[in-house]
Amino acid sequence: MNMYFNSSNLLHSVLLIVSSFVVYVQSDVPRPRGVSLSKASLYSPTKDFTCFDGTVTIPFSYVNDDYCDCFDGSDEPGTAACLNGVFHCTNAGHRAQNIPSSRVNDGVCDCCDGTDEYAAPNICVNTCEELGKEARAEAQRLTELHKAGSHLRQELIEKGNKKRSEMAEQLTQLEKDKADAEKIKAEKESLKNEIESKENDALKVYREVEEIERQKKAEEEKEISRKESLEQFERFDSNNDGLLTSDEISTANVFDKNKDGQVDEEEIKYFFGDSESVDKDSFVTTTWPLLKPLLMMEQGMFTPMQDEEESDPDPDEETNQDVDNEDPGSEDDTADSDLRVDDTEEHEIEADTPNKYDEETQKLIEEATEARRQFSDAERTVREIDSNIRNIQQNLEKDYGLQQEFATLDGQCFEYEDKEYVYKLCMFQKVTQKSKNSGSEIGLGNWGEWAGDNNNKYSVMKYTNGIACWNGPNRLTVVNVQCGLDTKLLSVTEPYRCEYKIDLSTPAACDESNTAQQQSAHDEL
Ligand code: MAN
Repeated sequence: MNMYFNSSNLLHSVLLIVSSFVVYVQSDVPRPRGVSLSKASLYSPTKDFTCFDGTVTIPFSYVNDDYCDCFDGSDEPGTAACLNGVFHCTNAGHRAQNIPSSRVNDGVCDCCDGTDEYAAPNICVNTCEELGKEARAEAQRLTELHKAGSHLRQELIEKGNKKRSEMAEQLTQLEKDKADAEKIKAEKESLKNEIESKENDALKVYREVEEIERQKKAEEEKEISRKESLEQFERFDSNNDGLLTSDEISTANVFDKNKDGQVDEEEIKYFFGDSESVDKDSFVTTTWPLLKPLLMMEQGMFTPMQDEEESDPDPDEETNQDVDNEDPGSEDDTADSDLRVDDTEEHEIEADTPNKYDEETQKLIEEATEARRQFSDAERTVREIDSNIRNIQQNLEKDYGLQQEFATLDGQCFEYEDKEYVYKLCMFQKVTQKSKNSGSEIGLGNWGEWAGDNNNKYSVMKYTNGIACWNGPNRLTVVNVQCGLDTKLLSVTEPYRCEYKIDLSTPAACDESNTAQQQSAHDEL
């Protein structure tokens, strides 16, 4: 039976059994040591004792016999025999207390009345009267604070309710506005579609003309390019036999792609493919498209190598200045003028653009542009209303306390400075930390939820999902909310790395009907 028996000190145990078993009288109700008044009736000396969990019934003499019989520890409230037992100290004059029964007779005074150390009655001094006095004074202070604060809280409640009903009204109005704006948007859209269709019809004619012009231009360009390429062909076909051979191109610097001073086989292959030579047609269709970009890149510096050596021995040193100084009638100038053709054409296109359309088409374009502008304005208006609706809905969904006492605090920011940082709490929004040295701001969490315990849900705010901690989780902040006449931050600490704790006082948390004094009176039972 003695499964939890500790036989280290037999004499000590015997003493305990005697002193703990004794049923004694306190507050006029006899009960075993360590039992609270509310549980006294469960320990009747005239009956067997049934463990609180109902699993075992034992003779009453086993209660407090320093041997643990009940799994829930209920048979040993006055000894340390059960690991899960609970010892109740009455602490007359102060607040009653329940401590783990493992602390009974451990040489440490846990209860202010010293009853947890009954084996050595002299080690503990009863401090309950003194502590009780202090506690009562503190409770009195809190009662007065709550009382004073609750007037301010009442104001917050009124403002909060007003704010909410205003938001609800705004929402109704915005929903009406949205319906109107949607209607306008639909009208503007159909107007736009109508005009755009007319605009399209009018522009169709121009597009067709443009297409014809584009094709014509493409043809002309092709012809120019062909002419240009044939000129180049003739330039390189030094024996004028209508065939360009590798010998003929091996003296022209422009074919020397890698600029190593010679046109090697690979370069010839690049321009001629597998053929030994190219005729005019192949040159135009195949070689020229490969050669033209190189010619353009060289910006006219493409004299055959022997010429080049005469004028400038180092091809890498060539500059535009060199080219400008050359004979204007030389072959180089041909390519240069080819480039200028493109420039001229570009200017021609630009010059072409104004007055492109007849008066009627121009008017249609202007009307369509205006219709598009009006439609996009209407679209923007709908989007803006939508976003306002979403904001208000989000606020209306927020839990501002049972009586909306926290509503007016939404968006209000409060700061706290310590040696290193400036902390900022923007209520129902976010918490930030700004380093005094670097000035950089770190998010310590965004509004998450109320996280107080069941009886006091509105005593703790949680701001979560802040900036990730180096090699760790996202930062988070817990805000403990307590009654105070001003809304302010009392302290900011970081009890665990990247987990912050803020103490906030606010009249919103003052509640005349739920004071600490009442709480302590209740505990003393
Ligand atoms: C910053 C601050 C500190 C935090 C460290 C973690 O210095 O946000 O509060 O402890 O980062 O690396």
